[in-house]
Amino acid sequence: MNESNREPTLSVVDPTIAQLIADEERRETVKLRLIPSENYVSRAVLEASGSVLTNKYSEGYANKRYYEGQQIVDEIENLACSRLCELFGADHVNVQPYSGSPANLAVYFAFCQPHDPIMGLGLPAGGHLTHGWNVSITGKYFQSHAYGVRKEDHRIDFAEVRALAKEHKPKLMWCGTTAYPRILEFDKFREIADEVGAVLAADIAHISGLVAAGVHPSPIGIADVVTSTTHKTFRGPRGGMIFCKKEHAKAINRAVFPGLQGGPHNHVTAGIAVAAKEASMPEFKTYAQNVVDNAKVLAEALAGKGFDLVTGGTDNHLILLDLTPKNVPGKVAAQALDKAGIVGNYNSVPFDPRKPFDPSGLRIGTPAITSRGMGKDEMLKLADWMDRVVAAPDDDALLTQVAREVEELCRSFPPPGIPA
Ligand code: DSN
Repeated sequence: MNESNREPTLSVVDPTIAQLIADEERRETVKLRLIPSENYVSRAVLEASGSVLTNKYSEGYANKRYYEGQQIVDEIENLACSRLCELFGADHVNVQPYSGSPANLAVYFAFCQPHDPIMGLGLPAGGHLTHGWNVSITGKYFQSHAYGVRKEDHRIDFAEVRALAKEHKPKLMWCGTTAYPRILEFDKFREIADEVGAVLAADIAHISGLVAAGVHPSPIGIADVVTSTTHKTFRGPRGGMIFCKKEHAKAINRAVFPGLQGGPHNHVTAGIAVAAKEASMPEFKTYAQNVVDNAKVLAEALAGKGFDLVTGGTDNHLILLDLTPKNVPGKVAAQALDKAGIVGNYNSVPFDPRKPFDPSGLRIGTPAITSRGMGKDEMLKLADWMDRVVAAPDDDALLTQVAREVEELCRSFPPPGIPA
């Protein structure tokens, strides 16, 4: 028996946490996970991000660190960066941000001074907190002017973007979303940013896997800087990355370290490197296309059952339902669906008369269920279950019955990364 075999396992050291992890593995196995920002990583990504690299400190960047012993970490970070630059066709990438919000903060730190005017899509219209929403530090430390979507079709209102940009001359303009089911037209944002001399930042956290696979247009080469998380459609570990043009590389690197963060999470960097390798395989293109195809099938099936879809459908991985015509608040529906084994999240819809903690909408998406290999037939079953549950959210017998049927389906589609 070698030394490591003699060391007690997690279930011996901390049976409570071991059991909770096992419970989460089961939850992720027997339920249909539809939160559009979630996914399953592969076993390979899980192994890399659960490795001894968590033991190492390495403030700085490759060949310029503040600690010794970086021979291996430098190689890993260089590999992550070169794979990502090749995959996305970018000049430069920083893989050290701990997640999407710190990545976005680094962009502010690189390009703005406190109280500078900035613009982003408002949270209720599908934007992100860090694009200048008032409860976020980005809405408090900068002079934020939110643009929205059009009342008539809930698409981004470029007339408003242009008018606000001309009026406020933003230093930084964000294009990026967390609850917007349509293609982002980066070139239109570029045009407006150029008219007012703004730095254009694209936040592709939700869609970076789709962009990498070429099933959504890329902002690389259009935006000055592109941020993303690594764990959504990209299927990496929880982390962040910032792509930029060569001329901004120094400013971005300095903003991340020493500007905002200390040591990078090297285990995560290794996981990102593995995810980048996986995303460069032909299978990943098929996966990303299937994510979009599944979302379209599910959207159409739900529309056929009388659901009201914000913008009328989807072009990406995400569907936003306005449940007002069903007379069920988003939260009630989300909680009933969770009991029935279908996990989404309640969400505001554009111009929502209800409060954010009790909104009218439900946000769902197909990245995780597509990672399990589900396709058209399963989307049709899912639409049927959702219809039955939303029609009777208080019917516990129905919810239990649907949960049983969901579990039965899930058995045929084991998720990646979780031992059977
Ligand atoms: N929390 C992410 C989402 O669910 O969209 C955004 O940061």
